[in-house]
Amino acid sequence: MSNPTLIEEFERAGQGHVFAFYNELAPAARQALLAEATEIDLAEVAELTRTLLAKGASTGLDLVGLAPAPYERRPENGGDSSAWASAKMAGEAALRAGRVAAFTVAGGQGTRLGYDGPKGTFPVTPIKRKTLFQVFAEKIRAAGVRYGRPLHWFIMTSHANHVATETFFKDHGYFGLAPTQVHFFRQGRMPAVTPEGKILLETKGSIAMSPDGHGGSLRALDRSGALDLMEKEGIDILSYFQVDNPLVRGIDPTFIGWHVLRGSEMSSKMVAKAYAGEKVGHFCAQNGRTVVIEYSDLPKSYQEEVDPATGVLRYIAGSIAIHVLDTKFIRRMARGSDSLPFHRADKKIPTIDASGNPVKPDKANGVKFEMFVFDALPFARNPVVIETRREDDFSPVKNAEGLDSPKTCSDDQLRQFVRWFATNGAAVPADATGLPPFAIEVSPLFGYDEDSFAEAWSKISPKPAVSAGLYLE
Ligand code: UD2
Repeated sequence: MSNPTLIEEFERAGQGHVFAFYNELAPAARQALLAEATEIDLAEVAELTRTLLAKGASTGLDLVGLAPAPYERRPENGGDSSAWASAKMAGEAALRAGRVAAFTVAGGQGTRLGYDGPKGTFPVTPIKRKTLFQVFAEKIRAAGVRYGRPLHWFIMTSHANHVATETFFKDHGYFGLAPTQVHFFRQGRMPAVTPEGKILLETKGSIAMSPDGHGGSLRALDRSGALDLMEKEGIDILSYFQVDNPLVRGIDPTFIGWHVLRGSEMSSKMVAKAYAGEKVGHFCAQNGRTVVIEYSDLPKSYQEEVDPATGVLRYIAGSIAIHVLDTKFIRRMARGSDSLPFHRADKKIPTIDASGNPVKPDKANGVKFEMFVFDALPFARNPVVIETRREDDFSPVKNAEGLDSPKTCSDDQLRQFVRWFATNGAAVPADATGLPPFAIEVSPLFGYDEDSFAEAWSKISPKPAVSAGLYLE
């Protein structure tokens, strides 16, 4: 599209102000602004203005017919142990057949942690201070060895952290993975708008653009060619997890097997919420579909509702953002008539006034649009939700201190190592919460889950004393 045409399109859409300072800009700055403008789908912005911003627009939340979603209980909680065993076998077969790839969404800004850099480069392990990316890389490498098929790993970055992320991997030799197995791609962006739907400028020559949410990963997997590569490689199962959770079993044969045996297009793990207001999504059922309702959207009365028969929270199934997706389903969501809805978030957005002077708002002055990956669930055929133990899969680093912080995450890793040792006959002193009085560390290359640890531990002789500073690799 030539420049005048693009500018005219913006004018026709009532967004001509985006180019208000165009004539003042140097040629390179003009090009940069035009390049940003081409990222914007004006029809989409108009539609969102109509549906999400207009007075009286629905909040998008409909609670009619809402019920807790069914889920597969773990055997120790009454689930069918033979079904779990069959699932594990099916998942292992899928891994040995090379049908599985790992996928990390790492485009978030990590503002709450107050860490300046891609979140995946944050150190998390108790002794070696391995970064989140290194932990995942080693788990993926070890799983590739275990199943005899090196796994591909897709990593979604943002515009802001793409180069830094790629450089980090290069500088660290891809943590022993083949560079050809690790694929980075940027997620899409959306413009921030005023409450009336006018696109906000950040400076005279740039638009206030922000990442389109982890739900943007479905479009980005398609657009980037990642899905084509998977098709070529015979990969039809994508194991999705977030960059902030080093405990995640990113390659979990049992989970993959449930997905395969159920013919599911999108599968999810749940944990029992630790308390009513825990900041996780809630797996719900509505009109025969599975939906996730975020903690910030589900009314408190629902979050706190207790089942009188059992005394347990009714909406107990918390979403910890771990999914397995069918690649054809991703393609359909990216291209077909079904697509993810956008959510609006009212934010303080630095911008400029009509004369081009910077404005630093002290209250929300604009709206950002984001998609959430779990909104794909209602479109998925045979979605299955399985229960997992929190201590095996979930201890995210979100805040600098307190809940979900580097400290709680490191402690949870220590507890996991202690459990693995104890199960295999090496008792380690620990307090009532399972935390040892000293630091130890197990490299994922030694053992990255119960089974791989047990096998590796059984093979070493003589066994080292499990004492302060032990590192197993
Ligand atoms: C998310 C879930 C919450 C629960 C929790 C578990 C949402 C809205 N809520 O909460 O239900 O499962 O995780 O930890 O998802 N990301 C991108 N691009 C973006 C935005 C986010 O890649 O544009 C990535 C980000 O890098 C991170 C993940 O998505 O890996 C989660 O992002 P978050 O920190 O915004 O999610 P949070 O903690 O609010």
